[in-house]
Amino acid sequence: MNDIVLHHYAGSPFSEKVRLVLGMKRLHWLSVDVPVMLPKPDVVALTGGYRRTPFMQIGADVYCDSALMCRVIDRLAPEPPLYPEATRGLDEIVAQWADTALFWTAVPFTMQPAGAAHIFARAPPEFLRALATDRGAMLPALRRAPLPDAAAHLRTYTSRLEAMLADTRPFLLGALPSIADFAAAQSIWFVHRAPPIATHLEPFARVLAWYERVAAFGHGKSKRLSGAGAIELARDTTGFAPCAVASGAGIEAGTQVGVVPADYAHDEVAGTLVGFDDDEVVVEREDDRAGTVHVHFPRIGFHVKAIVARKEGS
Ligand SMILES: N[C@@H](CCC(=O)N[C@@H](CS)C(=O)NCC(=O)O)C(=O)O
Repeated sequence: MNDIVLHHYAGSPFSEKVRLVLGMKRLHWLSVDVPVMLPKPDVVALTGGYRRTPFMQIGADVYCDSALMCRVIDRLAPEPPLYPEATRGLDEIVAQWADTALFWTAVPFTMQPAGAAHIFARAPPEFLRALATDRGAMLPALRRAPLPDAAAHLRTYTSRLEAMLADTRPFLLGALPSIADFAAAQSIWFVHRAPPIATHLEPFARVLAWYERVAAFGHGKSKRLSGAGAIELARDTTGFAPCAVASGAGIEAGTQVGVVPADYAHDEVAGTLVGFDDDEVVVEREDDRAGTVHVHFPRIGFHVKAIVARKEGS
């Protein structure tokens, strides 16, 4: 098996979710540090335009979105399972809630002035200005909840997690850890990055103890790789993970398609359709530096459309 390469940065919550999953699976992986904001030339060489963090690479296969990345990691290293039989279905439903509702409460709440001052204590003002412009362009429709509302939402969500743990179960869905734990833990991790804000979690003793258990999985073992090294790795890899366009999937194999995140950072990745079913879409694209790559996306959270060539003169 080719090495798993995680493209991420230290302060990214979705990256923390995947790092913890790699830790739970006790995997060895290669770590590529990506820029926090655009421009990201090495990222785009591999993804074709997807700019969000993290993404994962295995040879010349590139996997976007942490939900898909976790499924692929579980396929490659099935033990211990990330989707235990007893709670299958429920685990991904809770994880989807954590990746959206909980994330978009915990992160903006933590980034209130007292939290941001702590997280960015050492960042120069020009970095902060550039980051604000980058995120403003990426999230034009974001409406920040007024602080008292955000605080109430976080308390309500955290008390729901506390209630799930009330019967002294070690993990959110029972005796075994599952994707639900890692998806929820990324938000608690982010709140902890700003100790003045983390005091809001103090009333939730079970959640704090559960978070310690999840954090104790660690990140597995990683070695650093440069962005250029990762691109070389893709270029020098022959062959791809098996994929196919399911019959009746609605778009024929070989069609030029564009894939766009449904929620934010609407950068289209264009390529030839080589894999398509209800779970996943795979496009093949050529890059001057990376060569031929297969870029994979989950269907949930993304829109796929055929690109119709414009006729000359129209
Ligand atoms: N649904 C995506 C969300 C990824 C996401 O929003 N990541 C944040 C960082 S945690 C991001 O991309 N921020 C902008 C950037 O890194 O350029 C996933 O599960 O991977």
